[in-house]
Amino acid sequence: MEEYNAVRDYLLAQDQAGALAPFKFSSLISLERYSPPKADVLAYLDQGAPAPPRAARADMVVEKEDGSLARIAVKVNLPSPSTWTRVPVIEGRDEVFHQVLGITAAEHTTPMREMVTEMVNGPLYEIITVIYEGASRLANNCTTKCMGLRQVGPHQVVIPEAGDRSKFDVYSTFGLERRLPGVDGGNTRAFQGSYLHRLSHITFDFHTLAEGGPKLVGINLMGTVYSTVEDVLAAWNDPANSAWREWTIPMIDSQEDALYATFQPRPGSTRSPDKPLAAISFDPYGARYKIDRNKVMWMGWELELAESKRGPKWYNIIFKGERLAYEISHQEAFAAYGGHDSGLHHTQYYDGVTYAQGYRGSEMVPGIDCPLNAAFIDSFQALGGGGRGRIGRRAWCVFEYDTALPLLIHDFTPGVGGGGVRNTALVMRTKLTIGNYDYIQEMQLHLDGSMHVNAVLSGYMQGSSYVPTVSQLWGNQVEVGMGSALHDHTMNWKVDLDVGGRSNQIEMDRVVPWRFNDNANRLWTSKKLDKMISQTEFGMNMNPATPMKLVVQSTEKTNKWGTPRGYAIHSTPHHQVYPHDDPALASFAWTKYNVAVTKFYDGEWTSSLEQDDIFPGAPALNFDSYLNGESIVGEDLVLWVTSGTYHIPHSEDAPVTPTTHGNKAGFTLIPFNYFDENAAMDVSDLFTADGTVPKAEKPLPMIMKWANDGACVPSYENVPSAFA
Ligand SMILES: [Cu+2]
Repeated sequence: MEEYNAVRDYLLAQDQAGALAPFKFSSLISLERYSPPKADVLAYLDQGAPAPPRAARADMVVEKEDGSLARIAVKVNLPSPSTWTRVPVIEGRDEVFHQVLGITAAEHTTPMREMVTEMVNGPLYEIITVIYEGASRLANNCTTKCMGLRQVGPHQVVIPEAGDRSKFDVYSTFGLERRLPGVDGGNTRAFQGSYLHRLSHITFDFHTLAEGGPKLVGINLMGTVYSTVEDVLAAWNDPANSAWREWTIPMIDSQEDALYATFQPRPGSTRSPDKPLAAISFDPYGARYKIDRNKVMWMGWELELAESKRGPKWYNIIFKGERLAYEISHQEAFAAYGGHDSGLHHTQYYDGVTYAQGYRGSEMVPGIDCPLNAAFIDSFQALGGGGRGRIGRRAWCVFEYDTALPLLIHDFTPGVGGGGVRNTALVMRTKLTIGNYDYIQEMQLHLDGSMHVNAVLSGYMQGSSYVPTVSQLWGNQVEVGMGSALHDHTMNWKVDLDVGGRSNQIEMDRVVPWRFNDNANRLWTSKKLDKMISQTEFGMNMNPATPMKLVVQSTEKTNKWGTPRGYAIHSTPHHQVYPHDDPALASFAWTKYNVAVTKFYDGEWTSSLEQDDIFPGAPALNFDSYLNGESIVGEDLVLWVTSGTYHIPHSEDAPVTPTTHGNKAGFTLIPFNYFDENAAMDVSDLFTADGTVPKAEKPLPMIMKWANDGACVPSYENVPSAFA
């Protein structure tokens, strides 16, 4: 943290002294550890070359002489900053354009809030008080049935001509929300489950052009947009719309009024009150992992944890003395919404570049977020980039867990033999809480050399009114008048594997039908493999109708059987449904592919850049520029893996989204001809059936061994039935 603050202060002092000329410092985008060139790091790790000097990388917005803004990046020496040098922002580009909205809250947000308040408290109040049963007028220090005003989603910007940011058009939508009178006079949304209290039976749409203040362009009532307050009143009073008066939402005066959105116990009986504690995990001989600062070691594995603005990173992943991956890092968590109000259907969140999710690791609770036998690691969080850093307590946990599914198994028939290997895994987990949402991000290492990278979703949905006959197109009802809106969670990881060294290639093993005539001239249908080496960079989608395995292979090393050593990747298939000719896709082009493969460049370090979220269609970085036809045979390769899920809101999403409902994104890397046999045959918890122990007692040896060795184990006298 001292270093972070020192670099920040040093750069500000440099700017004050005019040393950044011709640039003038404007703001800090990020300040992180500088990643030295990979070749230098490998020379140090593998060949005894000197360690590359430690340094920090600062990405800054600077003002140029002509007044325009640009993004540059500098490297600053550590631990005591005294020099800085420019480094490329992204491969081949020392500077990229940078644009902010250039309008202040006073010019933009304040007038919109005032206009909405005037309409809600004035001509529309009769409608409001009917729909939102008895709602008070918008006011400070509200005492009953309180409402607040809030913007729906982020501002969205349309640029009519690519690159011409002087002609932008900002879309903003405002709506109402329920507030609690007891909390700050009903002024804030600081109460449990407030995210599920957003009201959108009526919302207000504005456009702000580069010149001129915001203009009201529409009022959305019950899913239909009207141009003026008069049109809204006419529609409300039209007898054809009389049903609207029944589509009401009760206001809340206490937390109990909205139990559905809270973790408070529900009325009625509790399940299993006499045995309130479920199965727990423990390490009978003590932890088998070791943690040394950010380095984690376990059962032949070692790697280093790091955090970045975009999410967790795992570096230098080694198994049984060989490097499998140089870097696996989370890049972006993208969520694009649909909904009956324009705030929702314009909403696209970039939780990495915009909300710095990597710095939002929230404190994890032993026994809830991670098992009781987990070790916890604090993290450094540089929120906001320009602000001072802070320590995130218990932001990571590390633990070995019993998957309760054998890794290898065959029947233990006495005299015949068989055996098994228990499947335990080492988990390194962090939980990123970004506003309403929680992303549990983890890496799991297995005894056989497999790696899983998971992002599991929980937390509150972004609430929305449930308007009968309208909202069903975007979800389901979760409470009286309340719902949420359809959205996706699309995530991207950078996967820099080094399989048997840096010289790699991609083999696609497709399973294809094979028809043939036998000697009796009968037609048979079977199947075979169509193996192909990919020649140039590509992005592709997995299709269950054309099954295939994508294997990263060494072009230099084979296993004992002469097969190129390899690692295969399985990802949870997820497709962005936007048509590929949609101009906004330029800002999140990586969502088009399950997997893209590129040749490694130090400068191609990320798949998205800051600010490209609010100016879709004219990004500073279009990921497709990485896919420029270079050869990928015998090269150092990077896989850009996209996985995710569609979130269709349903009633069991209240109070929060459960981790069981398939809300899981991620991928698995499995050894594929990398070893000569399964790599887990050397572990101590291998069972061999030797024919001397009766079958019924087979689970016993390990438990007995623990007891005989006097290791600290729970009292098994209390649970004899399972093993008797
Ligand atoms: Cu969701």
